[in-house]
Amino acid sequence: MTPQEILSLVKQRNPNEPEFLQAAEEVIVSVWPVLERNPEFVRLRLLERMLEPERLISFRVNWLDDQGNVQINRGYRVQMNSAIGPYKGGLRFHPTVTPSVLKFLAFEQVLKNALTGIPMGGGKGGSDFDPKGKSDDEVMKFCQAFMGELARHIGHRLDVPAGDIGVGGREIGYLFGAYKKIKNEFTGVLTGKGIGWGGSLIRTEATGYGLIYFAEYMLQEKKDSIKGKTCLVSGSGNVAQHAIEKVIQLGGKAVTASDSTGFIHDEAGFTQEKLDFLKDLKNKRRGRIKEYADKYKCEFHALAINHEENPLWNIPADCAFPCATQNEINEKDARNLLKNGLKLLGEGANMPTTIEAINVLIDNGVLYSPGKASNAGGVATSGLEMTQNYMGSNWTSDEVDSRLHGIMKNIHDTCLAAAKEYGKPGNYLIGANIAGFLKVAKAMQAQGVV
Ligand code: NDP
Ligand code: 2IT
Repeated sequence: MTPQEILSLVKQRNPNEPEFLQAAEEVIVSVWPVLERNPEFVRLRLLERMLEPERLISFRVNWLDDQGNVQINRGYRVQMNSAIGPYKGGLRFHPTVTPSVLKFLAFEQVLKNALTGIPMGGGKGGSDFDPKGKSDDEVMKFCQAFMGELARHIGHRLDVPAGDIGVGGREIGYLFGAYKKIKNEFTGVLTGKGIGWGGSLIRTEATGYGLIYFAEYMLQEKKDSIKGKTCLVSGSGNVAQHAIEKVIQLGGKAVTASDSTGFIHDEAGFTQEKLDFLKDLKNKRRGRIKEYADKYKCEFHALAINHEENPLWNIPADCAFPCATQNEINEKDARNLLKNGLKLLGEGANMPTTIEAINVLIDNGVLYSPGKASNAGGVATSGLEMTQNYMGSNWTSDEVDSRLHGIMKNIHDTCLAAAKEYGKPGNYLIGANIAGFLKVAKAMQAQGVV
């Protein structure tokens, strides 16, 4: 067997699933040296088994909009791998949600969760429902209809969903209320819950904060720090907001944010007051990013449809933190970043950088961290929320934040150690894929062919 043979098998079995094949290819190539050293892993077909969801649930979601019209959406849950713990991973509500997107996310989640050191398997779910422009009542009715089916497939020891794109505190509240009503029990079946009804302090902040902690550890390796660095951030949702917040707190300068309509470039940099405006705009008023540019008199660039390069990534900066969605940085963007002197790219989103773009960055010595390592603080803190729920107690924010620091440092060091062991020192991509894969593979090996 060669990596190409496995990849062509996976292609045959999953035609028309470009996102899933992209995530699969990256991992197949990275973990190949592990298979060469472990013929037993090859005989047991562990990598191929990991690329096959344990279960993929697809269901119809019907609900009534405010005008009384019947709406039809598709709901999914991909239960990818439960070798090291209950399925765990977010729910995405976005019109671009397909089985391919959810399978790529679920596959990455398996390896990411393994890296956290917390016993969690991997899953992902969601719907093609678009929360944009919907009233609160419509979002509630949709969440209730969605949970009406999902409730049969999840549970606090079985599968614990959380948020992702389009699913934040409001949606988790409605989903949790619906689950509790259907099952007549109060358990930690979802994470990202509100403080006061089972949620953990710092969960909301954890992905963005963890991303910047991870970047700081990468820079420390080079006797450097984020202080004084100009940072590009994309997105303006949960991950982007808290990445910007931590950059500000550590003395860096975040100069951009974006949404699906375009991006703002604020040369003076975000302050906490400006960020509070953005949070209110995006989380409460659910408005467009241009309002920020109007208020603070900075540049707004509307994003062209089918753009070949995104001008956001052509702004001179030391660090880049893509925090919106998959494939937002292509090879051209990577070359622009490089030309302008980029030192570090930390992925906050899942798979925001294409394989070609990653190769450009790594080959030219940019410090690059894959999302499955640098955005793992979110799911890790979900794991801490589960632990608090099982124990029936709540930790302080200092307690959770210090654990988050420890987890990000541990992931960082684990990636470096695995990369070194396999002859690719400093390569966080290969290190993350190998370390995550090894943990899951050993558990599957021990548990037999099931
Ligand atoms: P949110 O829904 O809070 O924010 C998403 C942001 O990205 C919004 O600004 C949105 O713009 C923009 N965006 C989404 N899709 C597109 C698109 N197709 N084109 C352009 N812009 C887009 O999501 P999160 O911040 O939670 O998630 C962002 C990324 O981080 C995702 O890749 C997610 O998988 C990943 N992630 C999230 C974690 C979490 O804990 N929430 C944990 C780990 C990773 P608009 O407002 O116009 O929709
Ligand atoms: O991609 C991710 O890691 C998330 N969306 C968070 C998942 C979780 O279960 O907290």
